[in-house]
Amino acid sequence: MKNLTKTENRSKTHNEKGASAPQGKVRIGSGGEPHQVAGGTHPVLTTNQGVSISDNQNSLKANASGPTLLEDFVLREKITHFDHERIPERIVHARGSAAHGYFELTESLVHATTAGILTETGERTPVFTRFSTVSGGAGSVDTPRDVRGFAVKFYTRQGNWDLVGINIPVFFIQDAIKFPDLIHALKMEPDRGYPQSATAHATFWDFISLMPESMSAVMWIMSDRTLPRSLRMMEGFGVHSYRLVNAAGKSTFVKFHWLPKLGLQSTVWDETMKLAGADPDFHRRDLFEAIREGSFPEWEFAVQLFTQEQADKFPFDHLDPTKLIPEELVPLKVIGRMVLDRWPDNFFAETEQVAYCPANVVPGIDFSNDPLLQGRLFSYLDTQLSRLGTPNFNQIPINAPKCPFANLQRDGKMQSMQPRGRVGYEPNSLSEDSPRETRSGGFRSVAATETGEKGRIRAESFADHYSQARQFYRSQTGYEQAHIVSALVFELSKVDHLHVREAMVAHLRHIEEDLAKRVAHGLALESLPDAPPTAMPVQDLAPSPALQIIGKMKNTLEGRTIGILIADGSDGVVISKVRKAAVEEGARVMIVATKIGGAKLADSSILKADGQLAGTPSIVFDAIVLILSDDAAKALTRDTAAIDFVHDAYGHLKAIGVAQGGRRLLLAANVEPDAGVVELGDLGRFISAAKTRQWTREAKIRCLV
Ligand code: HDE
Repeated sequence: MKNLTKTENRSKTHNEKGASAPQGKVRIGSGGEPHQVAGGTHPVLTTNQGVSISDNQNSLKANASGPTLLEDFVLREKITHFDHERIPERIVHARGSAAHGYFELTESLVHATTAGILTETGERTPVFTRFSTVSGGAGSVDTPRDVRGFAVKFYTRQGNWDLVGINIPVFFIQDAIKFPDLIHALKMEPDRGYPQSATAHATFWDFISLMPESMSAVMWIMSDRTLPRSLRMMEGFGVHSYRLVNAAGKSTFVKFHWLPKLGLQSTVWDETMKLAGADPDFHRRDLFEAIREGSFPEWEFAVQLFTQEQADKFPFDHLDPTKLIPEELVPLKVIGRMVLDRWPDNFFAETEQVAYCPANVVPGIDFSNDPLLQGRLFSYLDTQLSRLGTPNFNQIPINAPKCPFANLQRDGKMQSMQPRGRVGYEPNSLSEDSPRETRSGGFRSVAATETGEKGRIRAESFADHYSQARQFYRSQTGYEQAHIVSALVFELSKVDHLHVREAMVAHLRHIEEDLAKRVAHGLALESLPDAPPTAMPVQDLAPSPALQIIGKMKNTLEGRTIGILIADGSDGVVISKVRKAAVEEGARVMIVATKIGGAKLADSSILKADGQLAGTPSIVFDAIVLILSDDAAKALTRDTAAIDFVHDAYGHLKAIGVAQGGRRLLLAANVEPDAGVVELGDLGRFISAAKTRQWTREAKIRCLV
């Protein structure tokens, strides 16, 4: 009787506040989840049927120490829903982070296409962009050596356009039929279930060593392109050639590019490996924090436009996805920009449920005959059916177009639309307002002529597997070439089969003899294996400096973070000067101390820390500063976290600024002063050193292979 009164009272409150169940639902996703604070108006907690819940802490029992009753529908509904909270993760690109933003066209391509998104300048089109790693599971780390997915959904006025790209311009294989094998070789090995998120294992290199067409992509993945410093500092590529189609039905080929406003930047390999432990969410956190702080990630959007006649003169086939078109051959034309300015409200509802599909194009954009693209046009819709479980996944808000849409598809699991009327077919004569096809504005495929014999064939023009790999390697700076050598040695040293290591080195001989020799030396091979036969002679294509990273780094502190190590007795005036100078140049500054509560400065004031030394290694910063009293520095020489802080920053080629007793710590960490180790008296010199890596230091600290 007593309990009943209590329930009645609560129901009364519910009615008085007028917080009905549907209203409570509406608030979900708008950032207004209920929380236990005094005051405020909280929606009443209800079941999914809208029944208000009197007690969310205790299940229904037969008596105080008795069994739980099956009739407890509140408990059963809650647990059942929980049991089904997960959906299958993506077979590839499972780990990702995404953000909302907009695309703005700055230059019209009206001569080439009818697509409004590419002709209406100044208009802001909403986008949802998801970045991902390819190989690891959803719970893996952000920073393995891996290609990054770069998928953009444009919610245009003419329908959704998905540009589902990656951060390198070439792919491993030439035909979709090989994709399951590539991914099976790449993913953790089926008997042992490891390694997670790594190419450095036998099955990957076994497959690759038998796949000469992969050599160009191999050069890219062994370069620092696959170790991005931040998702904001990566280029993006549509990879395949697409077509633009104008009002006269004439088509022009196009390659799509994203160019980061912050320039390209990568980490160094040792740093990358340590990052996986120091902060598995390094990229996700960086993206979230940048958006939260208003430093909105931004990319220029560029196209390479070319005709069939131009393509006929290229020394490669542009329909082969293992090939890129050098900028020197077809220049990039910047036509717009993308800004990401809003973090999703809910990771699952948006980032997990978003369903990209390269087949989502709008009138004025069409496909090329790239055989990899052709396979992709099938695969993505198919995978969503098992991942999201119903053909109605397009009704989920993140996937639905933002322009009007109507058709006569119906029913199916999770149908959330309620069409009216008796007509569910087209054509019909019974309805005046059912959707009809439109001859004038509707999507039309390019009227391309196809001739020739049907068969499981590959074009002769796809037979050159080494020339662009050579071009990429030769286009790199000496530092970058050394990184490729080290990466190959690292990866192949994890392969426990000599014949696979040898087969890879044999391929490298076609790319560059010196590269093969250096890798063979790093693997301690007794002799250079014979190079395999090639289908055609390897060409010496002109080097393309645009393929470098170091050449494309921007001389800026924007997007970079400086960590200042302080302790009791640090000089607050110097700290303020460094902070001011760094922030003025666009950097973030974080204070690190042995305790999160901070340190008592020389003037007795307390400066709070942003990170505790043991949990905030220098790996998460782009440059470090040591502002320590003599006594504090002396004490820290006995702390391995402090020694590693300095030693790693030095080893990872970062600028180190020093004041007061900081030098003592440098000595303890075996740091040899160089141009990147700067006394803070010369603050300007430190700031300019912090804008880059100290590449010349590398030869002193690593036995480059
Ligand atoms: Fe994908 N790929 N892919 N892929 N791909 C998927 O679709 C596939 C390829 C790319 O953030 C899957 O929804 C085939 C190239 C990105 O949700 C799947 C082939 C490029 C993403 C699929 C390729 C990509 C995917 C898995 C060879 C760069 C993540 C889950 C024919 C141009 C999108 C899903 C996101 C995801 C199939 C090759 C980019 C299984 C069959 C080349 C960025 O459908």
